[in-house]
Amino acid sequence: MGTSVDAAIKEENGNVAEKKPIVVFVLGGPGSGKGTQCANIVQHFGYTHLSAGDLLRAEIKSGSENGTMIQEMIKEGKIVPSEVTIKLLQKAMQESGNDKFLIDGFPRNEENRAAFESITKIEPEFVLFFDCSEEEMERRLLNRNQGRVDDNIETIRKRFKVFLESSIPVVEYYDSKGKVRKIDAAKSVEEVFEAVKAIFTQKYEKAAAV
Ligand code: B4P
Repeated sequence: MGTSVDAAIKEENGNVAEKKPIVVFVLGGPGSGKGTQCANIVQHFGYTHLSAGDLLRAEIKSGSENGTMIQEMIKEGKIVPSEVTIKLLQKAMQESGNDKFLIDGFPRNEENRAAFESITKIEPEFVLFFDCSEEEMERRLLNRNQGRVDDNIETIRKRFKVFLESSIPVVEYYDSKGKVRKIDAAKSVEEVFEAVKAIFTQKYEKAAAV
């Protein structure tokens, strides 16, 4: 990475107070590797990673009044109402002290997208889209073995269906605005990260050139 790129990242990090948050949405089917790659992006580019799934699971654990409803929806592979997820995202953004966010696994449908934009007044800088076949995603999720209520074959199939019906239209919407950066996510973790890195580096090279 060149020094001008480093300077652009530093400049962005230095202006926390004055600027509107920078948001990158990370979308892709269940098991496409969003969480895996977000951890790498955080290390290299100083973003805060907010996973909608992790925030919802933490909410279930906290024993809040919404917890039971969220757990049922996750078990069924259904999408939790926007206001619940957006509130959790906003709280996590405020508490982070950062102004650069990777929002992973959200928006999951058109309603999520419109509600997020109208409540927060934030439009994403771009959308990283992890493109992966269903066979590969299924194989990964069944191997993940972390005891998640949604990593069983029945729920996985429901999640795929919801992804195709509800989340792909969100990707298409942002594609029509020229905001989608598509990644071939079926490759190895290292190869996928090379492609991801190129996209973020390009963003900072552009900023350094201005
Ligand atoms: P998803 O957002 O679908 O994310 P995920 O299943 O955790 O997969 P991810 O793409 O992050 O893959 P990962 O890196 O872990 O699910 C989140 C869950 O949250 C949903 O199912 C749902 O339960 C819930 N949720 C979120 N928002 C919701 C909402 N609004 N309403 C309701 N529910 C909501 O990688 C997967 C596995 O593959 C790992 O084991 C990893 O090691 C491996 N892997 C990753 N990259 C690989 C590669 N390149 N090659 C080989 N293996 C790889």
